[in-house]
Amino acid sequence: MALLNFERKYRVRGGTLVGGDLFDFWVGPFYVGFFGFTTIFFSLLGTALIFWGAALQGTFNPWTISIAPPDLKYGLGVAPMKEGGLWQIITVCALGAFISWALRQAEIARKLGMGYHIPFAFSFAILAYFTLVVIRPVLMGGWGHAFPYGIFSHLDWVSNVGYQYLHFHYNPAHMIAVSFFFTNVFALALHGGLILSSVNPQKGEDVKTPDHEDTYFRDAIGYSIGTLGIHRLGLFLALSAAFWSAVCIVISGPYWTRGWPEWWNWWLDLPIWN
Ligand code: UQ2
Repeated sequence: MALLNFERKYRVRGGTLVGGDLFDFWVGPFYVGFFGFTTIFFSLLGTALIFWGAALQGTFNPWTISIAPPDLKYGLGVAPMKEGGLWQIITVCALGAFISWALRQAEIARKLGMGYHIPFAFSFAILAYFTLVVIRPVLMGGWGHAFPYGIFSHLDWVSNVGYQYLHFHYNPAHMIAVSFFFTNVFALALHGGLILSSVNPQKGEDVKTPDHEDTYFRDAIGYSIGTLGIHRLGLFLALSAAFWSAVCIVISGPYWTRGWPEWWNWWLDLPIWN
């Protein structure tokens, strides 16, 4: 089905989660919807507040702009605007925009009668951010435990929090997350390489089939995961990477407050050694 034909068939009313057909329209190629509207609202407001924070800070150098969370003395309370209140409102805007975007993905999926895999996957990215700026700060009793919104300043935060636990690579959940990131890169390299090698042939050569793809891996390692399977594996690896990243930071502080290398003493402390 040609693209224009396809769009004539599927660009129809319905599938919205809220608002009936109030926002059920397109602007050029973009579906709007209630959540397109709220995404734009939160994004513009949040961006304007970041510019205001930059003006208060006295710099518009993109590398050094930084909007800091409130001091720990404010605990989990509302801070004055210029002492972290701005960070709090920007965080609400960010979450509003991200969640709106996920719901807009869901509405588009509904319109097309597709699965919710994309909004489900995106929700893991939202969860990772939510863990950093809400769950962990709440568990530790202060918004000041969240990270600042700035290019260099957030890197400094990651470095400082990492060293606070001596050596973050000894965090077992961090190990699992990193392993998933690397395995994900490996799987995508295999998949990208395999697809390009079979469907982007030299001039005069034929495009190869999924049978060629299966056979390649059966010849090489005796096993092919299949054309659907590789995408299931890829989604699983990517979601697992995001999930374990969230776990590795949420256990740092709320569960373990000392250096991560010391956590492994559980092994030496096993009663079996005497
Ligand atoms: C595959 C297959 C694909 C693929 C890839 C494989 C035809 C187009 C990449 C090979 C992948 C395997 C064997 C799994 C590797 C496991 C891990 C944990 C990285 O068989 O089917 O479809 O793209």
